[in-house]
Amino acid sequence: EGQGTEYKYTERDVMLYNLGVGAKRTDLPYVFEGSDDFKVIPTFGVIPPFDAEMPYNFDDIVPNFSPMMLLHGEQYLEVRKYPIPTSGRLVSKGKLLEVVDKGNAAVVKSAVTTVNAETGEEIFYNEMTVFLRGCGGFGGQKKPTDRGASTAANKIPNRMPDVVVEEKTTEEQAALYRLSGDYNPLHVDPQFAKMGGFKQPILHGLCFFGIAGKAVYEKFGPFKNIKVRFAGTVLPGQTLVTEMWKDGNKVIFQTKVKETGKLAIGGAAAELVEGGKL
Ligand code: HDC
Repeated sequence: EGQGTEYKYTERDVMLYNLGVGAKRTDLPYVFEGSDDFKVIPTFGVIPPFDAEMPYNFDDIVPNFSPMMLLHGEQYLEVRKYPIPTSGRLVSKGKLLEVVDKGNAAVVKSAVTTVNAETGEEIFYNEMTVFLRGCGGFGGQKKPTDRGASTAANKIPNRMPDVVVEEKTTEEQAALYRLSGDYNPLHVDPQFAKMGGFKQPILHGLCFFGIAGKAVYEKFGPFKNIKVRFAGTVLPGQTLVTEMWKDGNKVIFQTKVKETGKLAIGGAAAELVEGGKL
């Protein structure tokens, strides 16, 4: 195992992230470092591990890998300690969990643990799943392993949602979000997006994950973990409708694109921190 990858950040990175997932100028705790309650939206936990060095190359684990055909499939985040520091030095270490063969695609799951570099204390744990179109058929395992909350199906209850939050993204959403560290050209370069099979650049999965996660956080308080499946693509400028159902300690949710009625996030839930709202 390697040394891990360092991620150093300041309040500026926190504000940039918050804005990237829809914070408004009037949300002072998100956009003003001088606010008494200055804080980062907890889905920020996906950012420090983003550049973590992984002990594998896609080319070595699947056939026909092409970065243009890569889509983010699922994300699972645990926040292991609140409050989340609004600046600091963190270290992330990644590992490969499994490679699943979907026939026409490969699903690659990896995990990253992020610790505070000063204290060694664990702050975040992430499992990320990428969906690699055109990379299947290599004779690998057909189903992902059951990994508890990170793979739960989170079927929505058979009743009206308890809370619905609507949020319009801006045309610049992806151009802004990428500055938090995901510079994948798929989200900004029309040429690249076209080669990946899209008419125009699409929004980062982790951007609409953040927008949905912010809605859950604001309505129900901090969560210890959150899991989503990216069920459909989102274009910058579209409106996201997040429906939430409280089920004991858990908030089950899904996010639809208002303009098309299509699902963007499914199979999603967050488990709340004991004691509720902070
Ligand atoms: O669901 C389709 C889709 O388009 N989803 C949206 C994808 C998306 O928009 N993602 C976000 C944007 S891309 C992005 O942000 C990239 C980013 O810059 C970099 C990410 C880096 C991450 C690492 C971080 C460090 C699609 C295409 C994914 C699947 O659709 P279909 O091909 O129609 O598949 P379907 O017939 O529904 O199912 C086939 C089998 O695959 C499983 N599956 C489906 N969606 C999945 C998925 N597995 C994982 N994740 C998903 N999202 C199904 O369960 C099915 O399996 P089985 O046959 O065994 O039931």
